[in-house]
Amino acid sequence: MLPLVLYDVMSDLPGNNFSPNPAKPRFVLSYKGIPFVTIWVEYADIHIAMKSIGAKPIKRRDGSDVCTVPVLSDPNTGALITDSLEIVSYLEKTYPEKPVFPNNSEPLIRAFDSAYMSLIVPGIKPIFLRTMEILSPASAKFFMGARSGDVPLPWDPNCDTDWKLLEKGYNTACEWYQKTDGKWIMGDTFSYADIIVACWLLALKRVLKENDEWARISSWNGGKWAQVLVDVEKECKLA
Ligand SMILES: N[C@@H](CCC(=O)N[C@@H](CS)C(=O)NCC(=O)O)C(=O)O
Repeated sequence: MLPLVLYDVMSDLPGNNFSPNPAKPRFVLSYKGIPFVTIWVEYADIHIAMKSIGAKPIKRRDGSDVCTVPVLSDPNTGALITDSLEIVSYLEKTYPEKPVFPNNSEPLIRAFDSAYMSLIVPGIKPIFLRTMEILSPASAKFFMGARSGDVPLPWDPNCDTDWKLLEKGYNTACEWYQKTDGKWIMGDTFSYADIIVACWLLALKRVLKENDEWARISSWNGGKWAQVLVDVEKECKLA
């Protein structure tokens, strides 16, 4: 089997990875034991680089076309897929061993993806500001221009209102987990829903200041979020 190719975002951090959407297929590839290599792309170059390999664009809010990462190329089948959820859906169909959508749960997990995202978006400004700090100057400038269309400036990492909104979102996620008996969203059954939760936690851990900002999140809900991240990384053989 030839290794698959995953396109992800470059950063100044050791090991590069920080971006939640590319992290999702990376966790799935690792969980399923599928060999892959990563190509790291400067944020400012994502559109041109992905367009040049023939990746499908999506629409920005203003109606313009933009190519995003993650993109997955599978030399074994010739597939070239854009969008984390579509990539994972492709992987599940093409490489069904070790399912991440067990018991026909793909439709529900698709809905979960949006629901979880809607908990994070209200408090996302501190994360965006810190993300800019780990990109190259050209990519940071591009990131601010691209993202401020959806999330208006100013982005202040110390804004207590934003932090409270993020905490509120995680309190809701905690209530979801409290409805199950096991440690995963589907009780004792591990699924892509847990990977979705973990990949945002990974992004928070990677971009926020460890000693105060990530420590703050780690203190919420009795230390639940640091534990979920550790558990999912272990399950996906990434820790
Ligand atoms: N829904 C998409 C979102 C992809 C996305 O927004 N990717 C960002 C990086 S994490 C991107 O490529 N942005 C480029 C741009 O906005 O120009 C997914 O899950 O893959």
